[in-house]
Amino acid sequence: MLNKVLIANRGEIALRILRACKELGIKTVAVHSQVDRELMHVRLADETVCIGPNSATESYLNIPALISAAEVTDSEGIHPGYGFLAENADFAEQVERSGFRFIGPRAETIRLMGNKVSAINSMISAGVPTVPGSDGPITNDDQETLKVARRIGYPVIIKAASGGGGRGMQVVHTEAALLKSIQITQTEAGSVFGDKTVYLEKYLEQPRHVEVQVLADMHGNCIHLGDRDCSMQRRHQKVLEEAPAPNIDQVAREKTLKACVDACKEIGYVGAGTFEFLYQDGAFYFIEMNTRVQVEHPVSEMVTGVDIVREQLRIASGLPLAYTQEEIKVSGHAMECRINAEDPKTFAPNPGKVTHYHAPGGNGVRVDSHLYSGYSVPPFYDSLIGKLITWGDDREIARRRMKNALDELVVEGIKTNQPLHRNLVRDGGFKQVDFTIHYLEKLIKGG
Ligand code: MV4
Repeated sequence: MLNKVLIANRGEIALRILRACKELGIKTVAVHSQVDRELMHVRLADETVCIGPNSATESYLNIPALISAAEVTDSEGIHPGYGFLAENADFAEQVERSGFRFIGPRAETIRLMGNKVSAINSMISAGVPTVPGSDGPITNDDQETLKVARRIGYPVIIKAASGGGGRGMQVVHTEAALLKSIQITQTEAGSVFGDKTVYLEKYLEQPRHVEVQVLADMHGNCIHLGDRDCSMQRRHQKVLEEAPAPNIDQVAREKTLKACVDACKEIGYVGAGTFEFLYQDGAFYFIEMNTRVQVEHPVSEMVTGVDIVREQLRIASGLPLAYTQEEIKVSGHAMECRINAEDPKTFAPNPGKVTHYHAPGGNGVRVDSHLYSGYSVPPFYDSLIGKLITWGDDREIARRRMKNALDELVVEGIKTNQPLHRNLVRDGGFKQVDFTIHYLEKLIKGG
């Protein structure tokens, strides 16, 4: 097992990683920006290093500062968490070249999946179902492009190969608008991502967002931990997630879960990963793969009993997965509400001092949060201040426990999205699983 791990992140996920390390007897190094010296995990870590001023660019994204911190503390591994440098192939490469273990997939895999065109092509080779599309970059042969779009059928969506997470996309409804829209998306992609490459897909109008959690070790073993529904989102920010994804065609599900595991084996995937799909009319369509631990990983942990961060640490240590696929049973149902420091009406970030904090509890309730009474939420980073996670024998029990947990939660001094969650868990469409990726935005507008 790794002897000492540097946690290259902050907030709730840094605390989550610290807890997993402590359970395994791994020594911990917390790195932090100046303002973040008050973070919960910084207080609990064996060693701490201030890596720079408050701006993320100068601290959590500062590769030389992170490598230096690993050197001075004699760390063995570096856990990137999510966001920041978690899916930066150059960072993974530099970590390994400096003699440390990057806790995540090989740099080559991060690069392969970071380019959506190469990600889709490797999924096609591995037999994972994808969205009908160009299956490659758009060329400057306009007649060929028009032909490809006609074959796909309108509406089509133009996506940037280096995009993802909702940036650099455009929906096109008519042939007349296609070439101009491609030009605009290419120019935008060039300036935002430094890569003008775009591709086409059939635009699915009413899908759900369903994703598959996988774990793969260095010895060719790979398992899946079932699926999650992450359809409840606003502006590409997930708000509530659940596992398993409710009301999924069982035949399509089992085929897709198996295809994900086969694909991991085919590409030599190592670490925790997530296959993102759109799910519509009983069918799965791969769109992207995430090569990191995700914010919503706890819902999969709650229904399988597998500690995903522990498995990441085991895998990076060269150990085999602690489970075979036959040992994984999805049991009951779990939900997660992301609690953000934001204005519940305008969604503007609302940092500040938490004057009073009371966490909910009880059977089947888990709170992943770095909050404490007196903590000041800084304005420099993501507004996620915690996650309420509930488990129940079935979806309805998990939902009622979430309703109660949201009623028990007290965060005073700052505004949070707690009211949004309290409405959502009482909503008829949510209760009946009558929703798509567009549901929450309509609900907020009052539709
Ligand atoms: C799509 C789509 C419909 N059809 N692709 C948005 C984020 C990026 N990861 C992929 N996205 C989408 N791709 C096709 N072919 C609709 C979306 C989309 C979406 C996807 C998942 C979760 C929320 C979303 C919100 C708007 C659009």
